[in-house]
Amino acid sequence: VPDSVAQYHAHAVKPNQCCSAVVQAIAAPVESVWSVVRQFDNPQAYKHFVKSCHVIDGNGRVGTVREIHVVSGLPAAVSRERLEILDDERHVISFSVVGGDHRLANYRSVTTLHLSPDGTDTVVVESYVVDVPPGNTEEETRVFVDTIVGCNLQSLAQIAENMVKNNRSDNDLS
Ligand code: A8S
Repeated sequence: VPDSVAQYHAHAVKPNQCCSAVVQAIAAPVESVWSVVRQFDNPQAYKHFVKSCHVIDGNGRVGTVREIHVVSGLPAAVSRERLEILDDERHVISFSVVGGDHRLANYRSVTTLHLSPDGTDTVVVESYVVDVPPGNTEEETRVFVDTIVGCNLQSLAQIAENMVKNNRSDNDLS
């Protein structure tokens, strides 16, 4: 594992917290994937559980807080999230949960994009740390969050891969 990956995903994990990571390969260039991931004010671009998003404080830089409304059927309606890292050169984005009516207290995630070993595609690594909610086990928490993060990254892959396909057919027509 390159230093740059390990560095960003080394979370401080307190007692009664759990952490995990999800990895997703995407058949699209890093810059295409990054153009979707970097929009802190538009997570619904690829997160299907997000119904709407409003920036409630800040100008898009670190410290900006967004409020997301979640689609119905989930055990939550609202989450307030603060942008912690946005690094366009290293392709790193991170946010932390600062409020809301859900059970993922002190959630913090870091998402990094990497050039795939073959030098053309993207590997996404998304890690997180979160408090284990009262009444749940560490394992239950990890399964719940890994499922959401996994869905988000699969959706991201689909969108970025479609961007590449649409580009290719544009070129074929010209
Ligand atoms: C993300 C990651 C997660 C989002 C979770 C884990 C959430 O938006 C959903 C359900 C919840 O119960 C918690 O990158 C919360 O968005 C889908 C509202 C925070």
